[in-house]
Amino acid sequence: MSEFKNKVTDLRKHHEELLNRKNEPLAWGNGIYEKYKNPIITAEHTPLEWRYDFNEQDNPYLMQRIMMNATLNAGAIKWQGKYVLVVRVEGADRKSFFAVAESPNGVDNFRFWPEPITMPDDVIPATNIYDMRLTAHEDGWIYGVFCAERHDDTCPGDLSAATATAGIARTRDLKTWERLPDLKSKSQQRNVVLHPEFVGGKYAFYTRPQDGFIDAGSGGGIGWALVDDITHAEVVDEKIINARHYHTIMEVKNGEGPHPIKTPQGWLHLAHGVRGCASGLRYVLYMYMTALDDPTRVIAQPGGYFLVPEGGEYIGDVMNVAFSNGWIADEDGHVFIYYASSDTRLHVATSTIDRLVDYCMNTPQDGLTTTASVETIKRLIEKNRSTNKEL
Ligand code: M1P
Repeated sequence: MSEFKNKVTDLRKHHEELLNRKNEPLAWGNGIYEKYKNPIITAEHTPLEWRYDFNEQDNPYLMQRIMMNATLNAGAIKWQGKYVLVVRVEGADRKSFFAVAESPNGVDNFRFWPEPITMPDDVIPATNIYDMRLTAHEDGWIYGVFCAERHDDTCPGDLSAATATAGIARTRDLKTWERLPDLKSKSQQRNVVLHPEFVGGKYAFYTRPQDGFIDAGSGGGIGWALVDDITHAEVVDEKIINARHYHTIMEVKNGEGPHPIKTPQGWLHLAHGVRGCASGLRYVLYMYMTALDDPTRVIAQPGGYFLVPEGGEYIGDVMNVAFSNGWIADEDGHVFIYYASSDTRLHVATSTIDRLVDYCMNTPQDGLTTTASVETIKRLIEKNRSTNKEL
């Protein structure tokens, strides 16, 4: 065999080993969920055909012709018995695109479908699209709502000036996508999510109004807007349902993650919160619950964070970030939480609906002051004393 063919054989073997690598839960978690040892999808998981030209004449050194930088922020859905992610893949050129990867068990053996998604453009094409939230809506369509980013042409001299808008597309097979007009809104929007059910006969969106491309500023928090016609979606009335507060994990920004999961006790929400610190912004995940009869009424708000970057997760392109826009609730109550660390790679943590509801209902709320936090800790100590006399 030629040297080139040997190299190709080795490369394919190495890639297959990565794709087939078994994953296992880490011991000694927090009782709320189990994180898994290996990232489930990295840039190295992308198909070799996307990166290498396998023609020996054209690529005698077997170089990567197109490099992939990161795999992150995936939408998730159980589809035809498989755990399916619409992954945000970012190339070395900084452009993100969507690509489907599926696994038989939700924790390992993820494989990309052969080609990335071809997402049709809206009237004004976007420069970059990312962070798709998938919603199998009761109208029968699967919707993907994502951020569409464009240069802000009102600032011609500023190459970093950008606008964020919610792009909307729908599909029946995750292969062919029909692009609908972007969500119209007075403010910029990112982290927009479609609720899976009609509310009062209307489509319902979780929104995140923001003052600028990065700055959520006076936006206030996670919003909610009802829309009559999804083919011409417009935010007319928007109310904040999950507000930000001073000196909390979401002081600077927050945003809805995937669409909430319906449970007998209420809607379970996963979101991200952002605060500033000397090393930059810190992105963590948190949870809350809203009422079944009114998805805008918060009925449980556990204090503090739910999941943060730890160990190697802390390191990456954008340090100190945990972000999630996809989870899957199985019929047996198991929940697969897909999160990205530091805008670089994808991970999974598993739990159950019962555990997550228990977490939401029984974790003390943030009392918003040190005094209140200490009182909360002392109440737990006292409770433990009264139930366990040895303490
Ligand atoms: O870099 C961290 C995250 O920043 C943005 O989230 P937000 O709009 O809440 O600031 C998004 O660009 C997200 O993709 C990214 O992971």
